[in-house]
Amino acid sequence: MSDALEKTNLTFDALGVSSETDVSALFDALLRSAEEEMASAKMGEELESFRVRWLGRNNSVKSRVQENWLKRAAPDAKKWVGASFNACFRKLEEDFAVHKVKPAVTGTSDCMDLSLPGVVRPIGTRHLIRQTYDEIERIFLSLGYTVVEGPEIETPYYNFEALNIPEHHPARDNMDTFYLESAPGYLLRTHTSPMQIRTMEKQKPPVRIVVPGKVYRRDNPDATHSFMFHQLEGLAVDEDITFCDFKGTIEYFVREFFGASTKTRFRPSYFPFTEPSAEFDASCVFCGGKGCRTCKQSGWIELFGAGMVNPAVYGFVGYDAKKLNGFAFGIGVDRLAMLKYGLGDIQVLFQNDARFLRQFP
Ligand code: FA5
Repeated sequence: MSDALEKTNLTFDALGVSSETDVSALFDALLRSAEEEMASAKMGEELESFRVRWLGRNNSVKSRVQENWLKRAAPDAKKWVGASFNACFRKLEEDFAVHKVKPAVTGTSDCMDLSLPGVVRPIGTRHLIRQTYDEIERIFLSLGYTVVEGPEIETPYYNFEALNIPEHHPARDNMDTFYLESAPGYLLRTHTSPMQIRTMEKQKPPVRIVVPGKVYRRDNPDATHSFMFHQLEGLAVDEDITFCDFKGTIEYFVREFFGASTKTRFRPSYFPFTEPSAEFDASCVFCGGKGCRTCKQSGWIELFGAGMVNPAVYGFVGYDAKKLNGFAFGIGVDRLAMLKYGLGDIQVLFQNDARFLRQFP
């Protein structure tokens, strides 16, 4: 019998180990003995008695080590003993799970026991944000749009200037920006609108695209704000697009996404890259429009900014502003998920709490 195995009957004091390295060596020796014994056990009963002896509930090596070493270790040694204990027995349990389904490992004619239950692997689900994107993209794909993606690290030219937001323009203040210290001249995009420019630079009209992606702003987290959030940009440019197409597309999308009964409204707004501009709100599902913490007492939740493409933008991409018209929109995807799934606080989307995520398989 190995030295380490014999010691499992002793208390921690009696082991005579005095450092983290000694403890770790002791557990290594113990694991080696277990692995040797497991390798020589035959499938079936022998393997089961190995399991009971090493990993069983009562008077197994594991329970003795827990009782004698872990519980009786001095307070300052408990941290290393606990870490080595967990590592050693986790490894042994994993190896045992694999070993017991290996055919003929013992060199005998014993083979796999097909009546044993299989190893159940937990299956993940798509995150609620991914599900929301899939639903939005499905609606726009059905209208003939294509999905394109672009970089999260951008230059001020694409994020601002080519969108008709020159330096010192007050609109830059609304999007408090993360500039990259390690890469001067670059920033984390504050919206997905730079992809309007990147797409029009590469593609001749007509254009019909949607752009899903993460965006970043120095916003303080609250029920409807996060410093990293998700947008979906839309852009349609052609020779005969009118404001009616714009309004009809947005209203169609909202009806498909939320159902016909959701109350919505357009508000006049301002974006340098659209003219005229609008913001689109939905009535707050939490208070039925009366006013609450989530909607900041307004009764409405802002879902996206939009408008007809400002002809000045066409000048940056070599499009003929006299011939072309178009509209663009930037949807706040987290806010959409919030309303659709009744989330009182946007932060639950970023906390990775499996209990929350499992509710949306
Ligand atoms: C924009 O970002 C414009 N690029 C949208 C646009 C595109 C307008 C194309 C015209 C044409 P705005 O800053 O309003 O606009 O953000 C758009 C949406 O993102 C908001 O309506 C809101 O739903 C969401 N949003 C904004 N800031 C945050 C935040 N900190 N956390 C979560 N969602 C946010």
